[in-house]
Amino acid sequence: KGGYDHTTIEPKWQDYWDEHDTFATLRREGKEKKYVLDMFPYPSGAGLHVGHPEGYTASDIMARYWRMCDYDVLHPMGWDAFGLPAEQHAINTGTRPEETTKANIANFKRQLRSLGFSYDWKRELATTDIGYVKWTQWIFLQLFKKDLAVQSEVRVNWCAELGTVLANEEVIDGKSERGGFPVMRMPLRQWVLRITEYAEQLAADLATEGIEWPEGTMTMQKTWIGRSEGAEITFEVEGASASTPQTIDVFTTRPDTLMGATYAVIAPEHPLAAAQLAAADKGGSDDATAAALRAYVKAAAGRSDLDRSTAKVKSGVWSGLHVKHPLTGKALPLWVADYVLAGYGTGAVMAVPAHDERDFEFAKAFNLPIVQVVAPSVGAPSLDFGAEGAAAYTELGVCVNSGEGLDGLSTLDAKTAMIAKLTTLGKGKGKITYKLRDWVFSRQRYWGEPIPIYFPVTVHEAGGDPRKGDPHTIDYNTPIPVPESELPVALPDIEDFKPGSDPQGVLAKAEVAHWRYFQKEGKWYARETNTMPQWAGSCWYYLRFADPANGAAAWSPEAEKAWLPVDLYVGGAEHAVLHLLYARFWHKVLFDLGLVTTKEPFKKLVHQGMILGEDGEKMSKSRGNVVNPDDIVMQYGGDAMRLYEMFMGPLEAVKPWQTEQISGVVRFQNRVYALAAKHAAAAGEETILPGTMTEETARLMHQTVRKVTLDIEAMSFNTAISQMMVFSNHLQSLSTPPPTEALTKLTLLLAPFSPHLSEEIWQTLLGHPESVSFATWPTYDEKMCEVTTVTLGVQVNGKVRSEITLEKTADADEAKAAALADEKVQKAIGDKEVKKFVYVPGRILNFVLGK
Ligand code: ANZ
Repeated sequence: KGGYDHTTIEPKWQDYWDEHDTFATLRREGKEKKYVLDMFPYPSGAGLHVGHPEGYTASDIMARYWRMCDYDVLHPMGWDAFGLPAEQHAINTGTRPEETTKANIANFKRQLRSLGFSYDWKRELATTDIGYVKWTQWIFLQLFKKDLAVQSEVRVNWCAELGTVLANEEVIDGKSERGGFPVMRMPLRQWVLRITEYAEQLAADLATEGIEWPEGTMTMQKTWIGRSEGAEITFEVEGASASTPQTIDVFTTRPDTLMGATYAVIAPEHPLAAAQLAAADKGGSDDATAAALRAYVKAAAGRSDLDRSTAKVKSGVWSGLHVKHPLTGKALPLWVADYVLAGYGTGAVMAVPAHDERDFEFAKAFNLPIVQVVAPSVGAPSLDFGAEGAAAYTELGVCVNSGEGLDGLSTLDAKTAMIAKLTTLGKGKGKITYKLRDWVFSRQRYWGEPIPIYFPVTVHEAGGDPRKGDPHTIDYNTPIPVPESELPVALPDIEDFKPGSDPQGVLAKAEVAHWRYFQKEGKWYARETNTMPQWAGSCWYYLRFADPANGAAAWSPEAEKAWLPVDLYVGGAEHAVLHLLYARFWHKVLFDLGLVTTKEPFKKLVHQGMILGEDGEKMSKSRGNVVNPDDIVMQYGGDAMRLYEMFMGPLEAVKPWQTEQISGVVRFQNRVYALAAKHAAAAGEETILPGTMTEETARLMHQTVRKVTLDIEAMSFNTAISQMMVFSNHLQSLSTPPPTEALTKLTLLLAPFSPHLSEEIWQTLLGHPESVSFATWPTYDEKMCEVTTVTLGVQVNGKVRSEITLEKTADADEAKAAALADEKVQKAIGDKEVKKFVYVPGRILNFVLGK
């Protein structure tokens, strides 16, 4: 092979960059900045997968490009290191999560280093670092003080297998996102972050000027937040006993249909259902209605929201109660059905079967009346709901059968009129509701940040010691924030990581009672035993990177001003609603606290497309189609891996891995290296000067600089690489060594893509004394980029026979001569006489032949 030997050249430059601290972050007076951020990885035991280098190479190209354009660049890397797998591994093997995490980080770092990423490793952080945990806990305390972190009895997703509660986002089809274990709904004391307080801003602010996010991701966030405008309407409960709620509120997006409400429904988890059952308990024994209700409520607890809301067959039971229609006073039966979800709106609906599909199906199933109150148009015939295949009419239309003041109004006007009417009567009001739920923030696991809260403890017998298990009560209603001076609250040492049966979590195990309980001024206290979810650390790591060593604050105002917001954020689309929503939420809280100066943290967001296996399927261990980046780097080198992944196709496209295509980029690298070696040899001999530039080479050089520059700005890396390939082919076709200027510019253009190869050419072969990383990005002459030639089809008797390339300025004689020199044209003309030659410059070339 000879030539570019990645096995020696690449490690050489990796060492050089380390030794020279080449990528130390600069912040110079008067320079503009670019903050280029990758979604930091969870350091799993499996190491990098090929999707990581895809995004990381893209961001590294931008960071290197902007450095060469004289920006100050912040390009950091760290580790999202809390989380279940390390703890699961500890349970299985006894290896402490700290050790597993440390080893995995070291492996990840080795892999990233082999790919030549220009990170400022001095800013490296792990969310598990105690100096980082301290400030994550500090931010939690700020949320607590603003009443945004509160305790609540929540019906949570309890996963017994994992021994923890999961966020709604972590439950897919009733199973845990990680591991696929069954998930049950049950009430438990939880810390909840009130993200819904920010629903409006979270939905609206992505439209802020300067925010450049993929359309699909913005839509996903909007859908997730799910803003609905409507009304809340109060119904009195008839015959309610003194201990049960006297009214229920329903949420509806269609207050205009109130006169068509023929029954009402509450979710099985609605307090009124529990109150009814409690009343039955008091009575001593259930009657048939109460027994059915009891059985129904129990069964509903095992079903997921998704299952409940999409079920074809509607189920439900009568509650034993009626409610009073707020306008007519008529008694409507109150049903309990699981198609009404507890966590949305008020957990209760007024049912309008004529105009809502779910209500329609339910009314059909249980023989409840259906009353039309919306007509498709004025004077349209009444709908026949008894007919075969009849369905609810859910479109907008005109209000009917609703009395004076409403009949004849359009749906939209009727909504407004109804809300006004209810408001006047004190029976309802306009209301905006969101699908977004508050964020359940507690986990019952070990490997997370302890929540910095403690509670007063009452020891039942004088001198009792709760650490020894003496009887005591923890007053969970009086949470006390850990004083900031006592942060961080570190995790205790523990031997057995297996979750216990206590849903208060692993940290509630007797083994760590000495950590959990403590005395202050003679009084006992108990620490919160819940830990934070894995999402916590990634909610603010981009802020810490601006000031990672600050011991006195999470970050300084100066550092925040110097670097925030993130200019470019690259990472997977799978984070469209979890991490990216949570981080935006924290950022907005911090903004309101005056701790950050922008409303949004991430200006431009880019998702790299998924890389599939050679077979076009998702890479997975079970399919056996996983490509290990280590193997590619070993065989072809880090630069080849970078170049290949950028050359595969558009960054955001989904594309299959094709190992055989790596040889294409390897050939390109070798060609560039050979050109540089040829140039160096010629320059060394002094007698043969490197070729002087021809007009053709100069033009192609300027065109290449222009295209690569514009393509990088547009993050269109595959097209930039093909242009460099075209240029290198041209230089290779010359009979002389490449002109110095041409080789120099090519090396500079290539530097963000293939940093090792470029550094080798720049320093070793071109003899520059400093790293190519801070060399000035090449410029181009717009005039030289103009395309001066044009390709035209040559017609003979109106039929296209060949194609030739002409100077745009060619006159008829030049054009004719060029065309006649073409073999195919000669053949088509043969020995016939050319009667006429038609030439319209840039458009038509036609030979008309005689007989
Ligand atoms: C009466 C009505 C009449 C409704 C009508 C719709 C059509 P979105 O758009 O998703 O916000 N609803 C309210 N709370 C619910 C809950 N907890 N579980 C299940 N369904 C619930 O939908 C709001 C509509 O969904 C509400 O408007 C309510 O039904 C139902 F012709 O009220 B509607």
